[in-house]
Amino acid sequence: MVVLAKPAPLEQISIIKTHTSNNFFTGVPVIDLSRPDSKATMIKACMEIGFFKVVNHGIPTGLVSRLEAEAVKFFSLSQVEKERDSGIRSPFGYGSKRIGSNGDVGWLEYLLMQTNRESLSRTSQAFFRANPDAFRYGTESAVSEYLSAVKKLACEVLEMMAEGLNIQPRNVFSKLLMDEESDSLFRLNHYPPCPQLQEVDCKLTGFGEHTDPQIISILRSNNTSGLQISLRDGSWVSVPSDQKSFFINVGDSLQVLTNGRFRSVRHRVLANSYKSRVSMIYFGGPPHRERLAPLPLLMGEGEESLYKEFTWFEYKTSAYKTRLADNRLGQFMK
Ligand code: GA4
Repeated sequence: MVVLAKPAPLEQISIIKTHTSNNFFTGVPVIDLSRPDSKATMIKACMEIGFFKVVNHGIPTGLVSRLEAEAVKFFSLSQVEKERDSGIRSPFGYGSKRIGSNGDVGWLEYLLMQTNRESLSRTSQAFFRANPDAFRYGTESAVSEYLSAVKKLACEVLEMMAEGLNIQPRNVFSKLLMDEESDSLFRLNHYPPCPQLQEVDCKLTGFGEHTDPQIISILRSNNTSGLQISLRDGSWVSVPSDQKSFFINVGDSLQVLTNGRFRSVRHRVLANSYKSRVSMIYFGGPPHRERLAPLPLLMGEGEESLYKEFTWFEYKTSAYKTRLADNRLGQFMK
């Protein structure tokens, strides 16, 4: 018997009043990777907000626009065509409105994939089979070229963080992403516009508030706003879009590795009323076996770990049982 998942009803997606949350934040730290003082600014941003954007990153525009064009092409296929990838095991592959498997919903559709070569090609091969027309012009290579560039950027940023924190070796964080067994993911999101709600001064939640479980997330979006971050005082601010830059989030694992010095930033996306938002996010994660604990070299005298000991596999297994907005690190605090 084939059981078809019912689409998530729209009523379950939360609606947010915009006048309280539409203020554009002018304080997003900008890290110019070509400047010598960029490490110090980066550390400050990780400690205060857990979020910043990088410019002069060296990733060619062509690489980004090529993948964006492929994504737009894929998302404009009919629903039947997009859902033809049922051979791919959940949570990977195409999804619409449902986020995770614990009842979270949002106004978006997406493609979620694992980035190691084997799984990536398994995912894209299934797409090639399902959508020969949309994927015949080299989507697989667009994804893998983009991913190598963005992984390199993630490693460069993580090495600057290690140097900025004065810890050795400088690849102490980046080696986790470079490991052959690194458990990293890639997500292409499409948030369709939702004009009906503009009249009542409301917006639909595209992706509800959450923190990212991994070490670092590198996000790039088209020129449509929607991303919001939560500041230390709990207020939500909108991040002005910038299609030429990459936005970087500290994830839960990096918060643990730095014993809470860096802040895993709570963020969410509100669907735009008029324009489609397309974003691409690389989530750099450690290998399953990696023990996540504050780096000894970082700890001050007598400083105690804020967290119980756990591996990334244990954290991830527990995270995937939570609701999106849950405080996942809570149960691992001492
Ligand atoms: C948030 C960050 C990434 O998008 C993601 C998400 C994952 C999913 O979409 O399947 C989760 C979410 C994310 C955290 C809690 C669980 C798992 C949905 C959810 C409710 C791919 C990830 O790694 O964790």
